[in-house]
Amino acid sequence: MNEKTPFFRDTWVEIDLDQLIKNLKQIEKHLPSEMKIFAVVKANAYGHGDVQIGRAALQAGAYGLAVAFLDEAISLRKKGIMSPILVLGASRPTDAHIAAQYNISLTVFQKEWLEQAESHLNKEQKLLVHVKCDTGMGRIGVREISDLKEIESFLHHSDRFQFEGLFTHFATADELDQQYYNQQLFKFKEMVAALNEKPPFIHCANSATSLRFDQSEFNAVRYGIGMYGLSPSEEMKSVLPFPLHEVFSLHTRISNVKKVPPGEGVSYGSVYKTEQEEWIGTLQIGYADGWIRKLQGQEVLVEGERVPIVGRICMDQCMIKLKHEVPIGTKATLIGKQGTEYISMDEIAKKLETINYEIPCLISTRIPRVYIQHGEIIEVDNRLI
Ligand code: PMH
Repeated sequence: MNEKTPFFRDTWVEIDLDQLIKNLKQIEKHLPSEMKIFAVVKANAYGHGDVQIGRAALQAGAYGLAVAFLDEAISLRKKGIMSPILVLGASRPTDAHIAAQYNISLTVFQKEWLEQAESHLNKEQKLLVHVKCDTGMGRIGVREISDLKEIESFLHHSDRFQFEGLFTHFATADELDQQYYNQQLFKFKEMVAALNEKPPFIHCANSATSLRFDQSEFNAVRYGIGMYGLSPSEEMKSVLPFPLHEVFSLHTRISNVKKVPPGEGVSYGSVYKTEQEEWIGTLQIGYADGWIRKLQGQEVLVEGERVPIVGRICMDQCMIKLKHEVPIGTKATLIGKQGTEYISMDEIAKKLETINYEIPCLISTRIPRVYIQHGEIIEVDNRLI
């Protein structure tokens, strides 16, 4: 980083928009040509930064954005995103007029919700809605065809709503066993067939589904994890139709380097004791940044080599065992590449016994996001100052 970067602790996330655009271009090519892509940017774009990812995805050809709740959608509007935005989760019927005011599409699945929302919409407003079908995810959505028909009829007879889409979400599309996926797909097709008139958008695919299964019966996908260059699951890696490119990397700089004699403690609890004379480096990242205590023992890259975190991870700092003395300010990469060595998001997920989705979400906005395009810094998002 240089003097242009508006943050004062040498710890940063790099978001490589060139990789994001590459990932999107690949899926566009892979899908049928008229397919619309909703880039899923909920949860601050899985920790990558919703407005920056949203803008780049739209530039790369995405049709619209999808978020989890209304606040996330309004936040994007306030930052100047004018594209279609779909809220995937539940909203309050009493907030229908706010969604309409911002031209945001909501997910609906209860007739009672529509009845209540109707009274909160004024005469000039028309709320865009996508009806969610629960075909086996068991989260939100209408389960019975009879209920779907009632919703369709209500939408048909009301001037306050525009029936924009019908969708479902798969629970197991990232598993090689396709049985449950096929059951859900069958149920969704039955629900689509039961409609008198099809809305403009019929969609069911997340990344796993978009990457694996033919989407020509549908006309939109909701693409999240693949856009960030991560595989939807470990087992899906063997069936990916093209390589994915990781967008997110995490770096810091060494603030202190010391030669420690044998038998000395390092960090809280002194649970790590030097075995011999060791070079110990201090990193400017800790559990308050999302680099949680369970990552004790995880390796980081220094001068292109793997070195371990030793001792307990503190709130804002942690220590590593260096191979030899290095200068203060030497870069340490916690996620990403240095030379030929690579610490992937999946490696961190494995260490934390979780999925890759969780890792960038976990890295706090306390760490600034630095956006790179065409190899240059185009923006720095520091939420602190
Ligand atoms: N559509 C819906 C309704 C979702 O909830 C998600 C992700 C996506 C699309 C995008 O999925 P992808 O990132 O696999 O492409 N939702 C979640 C979730 O609730 N927990 O993990 C991922």
